Amino acid sequence: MLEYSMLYPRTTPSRRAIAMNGMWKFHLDEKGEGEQSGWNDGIPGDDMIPVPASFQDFYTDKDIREFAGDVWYETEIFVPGEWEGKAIWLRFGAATHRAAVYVNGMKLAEHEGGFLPFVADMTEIVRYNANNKVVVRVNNELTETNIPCGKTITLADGKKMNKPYFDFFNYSGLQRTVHLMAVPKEAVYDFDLTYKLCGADAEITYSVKTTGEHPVSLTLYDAEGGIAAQAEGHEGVLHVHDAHLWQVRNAYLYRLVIQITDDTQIVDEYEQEIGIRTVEVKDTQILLNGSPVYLRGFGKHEDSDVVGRGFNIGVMKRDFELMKWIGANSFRTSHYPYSEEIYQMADREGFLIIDEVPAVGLFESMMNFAEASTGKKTAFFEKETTPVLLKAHLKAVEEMIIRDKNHPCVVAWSLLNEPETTNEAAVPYFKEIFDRALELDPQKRPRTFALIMNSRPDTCRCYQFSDIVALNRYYGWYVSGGYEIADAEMMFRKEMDGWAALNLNKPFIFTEYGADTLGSEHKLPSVMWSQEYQDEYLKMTHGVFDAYDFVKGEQIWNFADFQTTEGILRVNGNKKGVFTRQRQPKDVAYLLKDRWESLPLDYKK
Ligand code: GCB
Repeated sequence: MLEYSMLYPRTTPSRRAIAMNGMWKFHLDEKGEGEQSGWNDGIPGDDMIPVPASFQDFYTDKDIREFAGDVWYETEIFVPGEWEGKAIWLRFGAATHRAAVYVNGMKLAEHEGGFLPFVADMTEIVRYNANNKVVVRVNNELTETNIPCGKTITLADGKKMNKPYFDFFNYSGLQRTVHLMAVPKEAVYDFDLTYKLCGADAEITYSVKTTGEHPVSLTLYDAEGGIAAQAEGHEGVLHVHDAHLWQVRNAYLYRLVIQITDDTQIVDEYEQEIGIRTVEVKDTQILLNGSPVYLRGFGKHEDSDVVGRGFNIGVMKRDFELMKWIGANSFRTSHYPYSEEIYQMADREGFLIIDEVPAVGLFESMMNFAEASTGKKTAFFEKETTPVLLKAHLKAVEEMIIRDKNHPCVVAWSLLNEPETTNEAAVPYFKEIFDRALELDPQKRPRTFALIMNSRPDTCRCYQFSDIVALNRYYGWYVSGGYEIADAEMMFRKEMDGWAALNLNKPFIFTEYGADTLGSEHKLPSVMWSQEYQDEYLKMTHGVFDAYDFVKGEQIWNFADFQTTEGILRVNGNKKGVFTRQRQPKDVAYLLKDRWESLPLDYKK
C-alpha cells in the first residue's frame, strides 16, 4: 500500500483542491549548495518561471537548457482557516525525476520517479489563515538505477551533462499541476472496479478502501443525472439495469459518488467518471465488450514548443482533434504515464490507451558496458545495480496502476519499451514485473512490452510474458532504407513468418513503425527524409500488416515531431511525426486518414 492516496484532486462537499499553477520562483543549483545553504527556507534570486512546464526551453542560455543537477522552485500558498481539522496536502502531478518538498522550511516528502504523482502531507506544520512557503528541490540526473535509464557525465570544464539511453529530450522540472488539497482525516483512500456484462445489464463489483471504520455507500448516476445503481458497504456489487457501455470513440460515462457517513453527516465524499466496459484478449483477438477491435493510432509524447513536456491543455485539445480527424482510435503513452487530464479526455472521447511505465533505456549499448575496461560485455539485467533498478521499476508499475486503473480508456499496460531481451538474465526480471502488474490490476488488463528490432522470434527470450505482442519495427528506415526498400520488405516478411511459425495464438500489434521526414522536403522520385518517402515506406509497411491475420493493431511512430538530444541522427529532434511539432499535417497524414477511415473497427475479426 502506498503511503498516500493516488486519487485525483477534486473539490467535493468534504474536500477542497486548488491548482497552484502560475509563476514560481526558480533557481539553478549549479554548485550543488542549496541543501547546505538553507535554500529550504527560501531560494536565492528573483527569477520566476511558469508551473507546470519544463524549465529548459524558456531561456536563451544553453547551459540552462542542458543543465543536469538540482533546480529549486519556491512559492507561497495561503491556507484558509476553515480547513482546520482536515488533512492538508500538497499533491504533485509529477516532479521529474526526483524531488524533495519543504514547507515552512521543513522537509515533508521525497519522491523518486518523474512521471507519477505524490503527496507531501503538511497537516502538522501548516499555518492557517496565513501564507505557507513551499520550496521544492527537483533533480533531473539520469541513472541506471531509476527509470528512464541513462547516466550523468562530467565534462572537462566540470559541467555535468545528462546522457539519456532513450530518444527524447530529458525535459524536467515541475511539469504537471501541483494542487493544494484539504481532505477529511477519515477519507476515501482508493477504490477498485471490475465489470461483468449480463445481457443488457452490467454488474460492477467494487471495493473501497477508507482510512476509518464508518460505513460507505455508493451511488452511480447516468449521464442525465438519474440514479443508475446504489450499494452499501466497503465491498459489493452495483447492478446496472440496461447499461450504456463505454465503446471505442463512443464513450458513455457514468458518475460514481462514494460517501462515508456517520449517523449525522457525510464524513467524506469522492466522485469520479467511470465507463462500463470489459477488455480481454482471446486467441489472437483484442476484445472490448466482447467485440474485436483493431487498434489504429500513435505512439505519442508529451512534447510541444516552449513548455517542453509541461502539461499544456491547449495542445492536449489540438491533439485529440487531430486524432479524431485522422480516424485514430488509440495511442500508447510512450514512454511514461502522461498527465492525468489526458486520460480524463480519452475517457470522454472514447480513445483506447496503452499505458506505459517509464521503463525505457533498459538496453545494452556502447554507452553502458558495465565492464568496458575488461572488454567483457555484461547484459543489461545482470549488473550489480539491477536489483535497485527492479525496485524502482516495480514501484513505478504500482504507482501507475493504482493511479490509472479506474480509467475506462486504459486497456493495456506496457511494462517496458525496447528492453534487452536476448540474454537469459532478462527472464527473472520480466517475470517479477509482469507478475506484479497482474496482481495489482483488479481488471486484469492485458500486459505488453515493446520489442526492439533485435528481439526477434529466434532471439527474444521474453515475448511469452506478453498478453499482446507489441513490435517496434523500422524495416525500410533503420534497415535497408531508400532504394533498398524491397529488401526491407523481404526481411520484414521473413520475420513475420517466423512469428507465425511460433503459433503463439496471441494478438500482435505494431507499437512503432515510421520514417523521419522533414515537413519542408519534397522530392520526386523520393529520397529518404522526403514526404514522398514517408508515404512509400508506409504503403510497404501497411501491406505487410495486412498480410498477417494475427496483426491486430498499428500505432505509428510518432504522432508529432518531438525534441531529442542533439546529435548526427536527429535534425533538431525526431522527425517521424505524422504532424509537425506545431501540429500541422505532413502528406502522410492524408494517406493514414484514408486508410484508417476505411478499416472497420473489427478488421480481421
Ligand atoms: C524506438 C524508440 C523510440 C524512438 C524511435 C526512433 O524504437 O522506442 O523512443 O524515438 O525508435 O525514432 O528511433
